This record gives sequence, structure tokens and C-alpha cells, in this order.
Amino acid sequence: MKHILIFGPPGAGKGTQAKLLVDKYKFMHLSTGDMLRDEIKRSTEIGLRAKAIIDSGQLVSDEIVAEMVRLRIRNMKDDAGIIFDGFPRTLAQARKLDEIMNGEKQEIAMMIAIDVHDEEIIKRILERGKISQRSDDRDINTIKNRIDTYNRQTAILADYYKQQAKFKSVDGIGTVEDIFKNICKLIEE
Ligand code: B4P
Repeated sequence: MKHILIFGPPGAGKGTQAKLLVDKYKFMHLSTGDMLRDEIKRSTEIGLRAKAIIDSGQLVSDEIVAEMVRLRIRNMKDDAGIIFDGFPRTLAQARKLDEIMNGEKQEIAMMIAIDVHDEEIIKRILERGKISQRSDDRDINTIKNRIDTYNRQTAILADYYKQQAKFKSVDGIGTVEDIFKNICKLIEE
């Protein structure tokens, strides 16, 4: 089994590329953003707590997210591996993930970062906000907070995986198909 982290700022294309990878390689798709939106839709206790946090552009607590991930991994069947999309987002989450994977006798194979500059991601998110139901995609201040949160709490994870020689990156500017081809090359290397 091959477990891969798709990494990058909000709106870099993590979800877009993760879905294509799942179709091609039959990975299990683990998107903490999707999981949290599902909790919100079902008005669960987690969902009620997460909504305001997501709408302000902050991160939901490490404990809540890590527990959701742990349960999901435990239910893994005979997938080819897991595509982690939007997780981990803090150092504490990365350490927790190592702990969970060790417990399952599994290991992260690589982190693939999608590089996109701020101007482009703001444009993409606002564009998506016109058609999606996502309230965090419509307000420019929320989007700027999400980018700021990424720079303060998440970007540091690149170093964590570089130290383990697991870090790779692709240019995230270009067509979805070209970026996908470049990601596949990294996976198949
Ligand atoms: P996420 O759902 O992970 O949201 P995201 O970072 O905006 O999505 P992504 O990068 O996948 O963008 P996409 O491919 O759709 O998180 C939402 C919130 O949930 C977070 O802010 C946080 O509050 C909370 N959360 C999630 N995980 C958490 C965690 N682990 N810990 C704590 N809190 C957590 O692409 C964006 C747009 O660009 C799309 O419209 C797409 O069509 C377009 N696009 C994609 N590729 C393109 C390309 N090559 N060219 C042009 N447009 C492109």
C-alpha cells in the first residue's frame, strides 16, 4: 500500500488532483475538509463546532480532526493506499498521523506539494465561491485568513517531510491535466 499526502495552500488544487488520483490508482480519498463539511451538513456536534471556525478561516482543533482520521484509517479495506487531502495541517497533526500509521504498521510514502502563488489561489477560490455552497469561499477576508493560517501553521510541514526525504513538489500553475501528469510521474518514479 502507498500512502500519499497532497499538500499546498487553500485552493491549490489538492481536492481536484486527489479525486483524479483516486480514480486512476484506486486509492482511498481522505479529505478532512470534505469530512468536516459532511459533519456540518448533518448538524452533528462536531459540525456545529466546526462551522464557525471554518467560516473564520481558522483550523478546527487537532484532537477533533485526528480522531476523525483515526476512525477512517481503521475502516480502510483493501484500497491501494490512502490519498491524504488537506491533512495534516499542523505539526501536532503530522506527529499524530505518524503515531496512527505506526499503530497500523503502515508508513507515509511521500508528500506532494502543489505550488501556487497567492494571487492565483484567491482568484480560484472566489471563482469556486460563485458556484459552490461553501461559505468560506465567498468572503475575501475569510480567504485571506485561510492563507495566513496556512503560512503560520501549515507551511512548516514541508520541512518535517523534507527531513524524512519524503518531500516532492509540482508546479500548480497550468492545466489540471498537465499537473495531474506531473503528479503521476512522481508517484510512479
Ligand atoms: P479544504 O476542504 O481542505 O479546502 P481547500 O484547501 O480550499 O481546498 P483545495 O486545495 O482542495 O482546493 P481545490 O482542489 O478544490 O479545507 C476547508 C477548511 O476546513 C479549512 O480552511 C479548515 O478550516 C478546515 N480543515 C480542513 N482540514 C483540516 C485539518 N486537517 N485541520 C484543521 N482544520 C481543517 O481547488 C480550488 C479551486 O481551484 C477549484 O474551484 C478548482 O476547480 C480550481 N482549480 C484546481 N486546479 C486548477 C488549475 N490547475 N487551474 C485553475 N483552477 C484550478
